[in-house]
Amino acid sequence: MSTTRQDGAIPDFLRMDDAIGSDPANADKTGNWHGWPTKDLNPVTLMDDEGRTVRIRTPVMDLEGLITPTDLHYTVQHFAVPPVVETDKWELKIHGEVKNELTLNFDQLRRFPGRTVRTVMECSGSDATFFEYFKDEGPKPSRTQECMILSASEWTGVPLAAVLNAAGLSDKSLYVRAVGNDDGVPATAAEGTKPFYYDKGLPMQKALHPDTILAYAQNGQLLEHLHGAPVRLLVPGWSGNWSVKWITDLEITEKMPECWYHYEFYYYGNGVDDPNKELITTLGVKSIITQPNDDVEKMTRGVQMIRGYAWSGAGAISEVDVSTDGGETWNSAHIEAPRHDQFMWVRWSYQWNADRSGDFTLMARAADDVGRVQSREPRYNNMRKNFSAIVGYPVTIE
Ligand SMILES: Nc1nc2c(c(=O)[nH]1)N[C@H]1C(S)=C(S)[C@@H](COP(=O)(O)O)O[C@H]1N2
Ligand SMILES: [Mo]
Repeated sequence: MSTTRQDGAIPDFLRMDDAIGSDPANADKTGNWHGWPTKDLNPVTLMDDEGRTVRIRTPVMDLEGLITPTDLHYTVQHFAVPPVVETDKWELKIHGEVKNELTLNFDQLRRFPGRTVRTVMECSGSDATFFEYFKDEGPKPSRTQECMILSASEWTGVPLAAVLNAAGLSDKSLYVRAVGNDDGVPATAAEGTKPFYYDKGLPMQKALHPDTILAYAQNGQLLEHLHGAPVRLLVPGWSGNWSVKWITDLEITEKMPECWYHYEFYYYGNGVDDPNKELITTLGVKSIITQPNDDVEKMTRGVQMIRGYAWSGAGAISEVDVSTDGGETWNSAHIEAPRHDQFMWVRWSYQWNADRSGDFTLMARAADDVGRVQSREPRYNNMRKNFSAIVGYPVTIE
């Protein structure tokens, strides 16, 4: 980004003779990545040996609005971040059970009509430490201190259905195995597991959903490398691990592909050998309180705003209720517009007239328009995935 310092030569198009705030003493305050410094919002990050950011956790408690700025959007990848592939070197192969195998380069992909989808993205591992907290086996996790594997973006790309239809589907085209450009052996894999590329086998019905896209942009800019550039799969409503980054191959199959992350990692069950193991797909219905954030222990008497986010992987949010007495009684919260993007989260607020001192437990409960209600008890599973239960926030009114 280029910046013109106010003590330098100012080009005409930037000149405003009556401009206020042109004190040269302020010159050093401009040109900061975050703009004019007001409140610093910092994600929790991890760097590799070469000083590159490889992991980001989002300060959800401090976000305003609906879109998570791209530099605050969390990142997860299981293997090492793969090398950068420039858009002009990138190719996507569509093969297997299709009428015509296709290879598309970046320009060819972008000849399909585009689509923009706003969606929440939540990692299956988000809030995992709450499972121990609910069993009284661990302290209350701090979403403020640890930040979250939860964000929301506006993604732009091409519907996967358009590309699949161009390749031609038959009644044997039942799954889309999406393959990323990152390979390795998972730390928890059995001895002797060979390195493989990150892959997921998406059932055709979800693959053909119009909001399932091959995304090349996020929040108005071409994808950042950490988010899967040049092109990633985006599967709104389903757990983050379905949205395969750095995509190179779409293999269309008749049988569900045997992806390691399906049944060794992202599953519900009591263990790898559980005969009733279930693949994790749709996100639950969930709300979190962001104000007061979970560092706040004491508040003063008077009107207190309680705010947060609510989302569901299955339907739009239809109701959010707030309790200040640990779930004994519930009051309807105001869902802030817009509220119609099915896969996007909504913001909600509740004005609490905290007119007496004492100890209170704040809770929020979301419901979606397919009839699901956020649960009081987590759905326990061996891998500690998809925590979505109601959490109580203790506060003291002084
Ligand atoms: N190629 C590839 N895609 C991947 C993964 C990965 O390890 N490799 N991780 C998945 C997981 S677990 C999540 S939660 C999302 C995170 O996407 P983001 O890093 O853009 O937030 O990417 C998914 N796509
Ligand atoms: Mo994830």
